[in-house]
Order: sequence, then structure tokens, then C-alpha cells
Amino acid sequence: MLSNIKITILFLLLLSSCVDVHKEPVEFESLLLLQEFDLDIEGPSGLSKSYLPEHFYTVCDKTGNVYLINNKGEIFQTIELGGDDLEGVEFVEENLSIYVVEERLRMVIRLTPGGSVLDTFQLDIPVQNLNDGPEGIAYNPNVKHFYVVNEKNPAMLFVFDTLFQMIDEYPLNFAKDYSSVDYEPVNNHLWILSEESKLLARCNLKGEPEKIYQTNVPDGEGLVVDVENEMIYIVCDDTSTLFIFQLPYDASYSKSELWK
Ligand SMILES: [Ca+2]
Ligand SMILES: [Ca+2]
Repeated sequence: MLSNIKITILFLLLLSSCVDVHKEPVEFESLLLLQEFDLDIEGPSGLSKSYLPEHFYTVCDKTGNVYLINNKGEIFQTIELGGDDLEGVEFVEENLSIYVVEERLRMVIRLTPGGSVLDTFQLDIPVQNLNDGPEGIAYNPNVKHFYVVNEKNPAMLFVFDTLFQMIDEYPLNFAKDYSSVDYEPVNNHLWILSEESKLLARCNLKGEPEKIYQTNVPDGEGLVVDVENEMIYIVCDDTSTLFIFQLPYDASYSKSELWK
């Protein structure tokens, strides 16, 4: 009898130690806001680096156009695409192309910086509600993969090749929804933004969070993580604002240098 109790206690101890081992606590931290600028764009819904330093592409879900803006939110170029519901944008340096995401159409359109349409790709992803579709796109030039986040129903990270054939899919489960994604090549991280949860997560390439940052801004729908200049840029759909945050030290280039 006594040995049975001992075995039970031992089993429970082993079980609890196993649970502890697999618990990987995600740290939370607030981001330091440096500056904010008004955008003369109603409903900016994505953000990407461009071919010009300190200039970005954004898309507007109201006009369906693509805009080149500077880091003070001033418009330098308008590409009148007249899209249906543009929610994400990514500039790819190796072929000098802009890729935009049509949420309701489940489509990616490839454009030249001059605005000519080069290609359209239909995304083979599940549809439950038309407005719960793809909201963000990012490109990893090292492996030539595109990452697309689906807002919710289902909340997913999809990985595509350059012709948008699906390679992998991973469920996302750290926020209420997902509105933008950026690939950061120095530390090989994906950063994923949530509009409803007002947070930004530094993730691995499967969309699993390593650290979560509170943005405290409403309706963040576009994201650029700039490790070289140690900045995070976020655009907000509702208030038409460009927010600039300090990149946290533990996600910075200098930290990655220390690790080498
Ligand atoms: Ca939007
Ligand atoms: Ca949506």
C-alpha cells in the first residue's frame, strides 16, 4: 500500500516536472513610442520597405491604391491600382516588384514600381467569412518564401513559394486577430501584428511567439521592422497615423552581434 502511494507521488512529481519543462513563458513588454505622423490616406492597411531608404509602400483599403510615403508620412507617389480591398503590401528587391494582397478576393497582385500589373496569383486558402482573410504579406529572400497571415477564422500563417503554391501552414494562437507580418533577415525572425489585441510578436518562422510587445495603438494594420535603424513602423487604419517605435534592444542588430 505504502509503495503504491510512493509510486503515485513519484508519478505525479514526474508529471508536474514534465509540464514545467514544456512551459515556455512568453515575456511581455511595452514598446517605446518615438514619433507619430498623420497620413493623408484614409485607411492605410499595410506597410513595406521600398527601393528608397526611409520610404515605404502602403496600401489603402478605401481607394484600392498603393502609395509611396516617406518616414514623416508624406506621399511621394500614388499608384492608382483601384483594387477591391487591399490589406497588405511587400516590396521585393530582387525583382523590383510590389506584391499587394486583396483580402476579399484571396489574391496577390504583382506590380512594377511604375504601377503596371505583372501577375495575379489566386491563394488557395480556406474561406469562412470574406472579411476574415489574408491581411499581411512578407518575403524572405534567403529561402524565397512569402509569408501571408490570415486575420482569423482560421487564424493562420501560410508559407508560399514565389508562384504562391503553398509550402506550409501554421495556426496562430497568441492574439485575437492578425493584421500584418514582416520578415527581419538579420535575426531571422517573423514579426506579427495584431490589431484587436494591440500587440506585436517577435516569432520564429512558424509563427510561434518568442516575445510579445504591447503597441497600445488601435487598429494597427501595417508593419515594418527596421533593425539597421532600430525602429519599428506601424500604420493605423482607423486614425490614418504612422507610428514610429524604438526597436527593443534584445531584438536589435547589436544584440545579434553579441551572440556571434
Ligand atoms: Ca484595413
Ligand atoms: Ca479583414
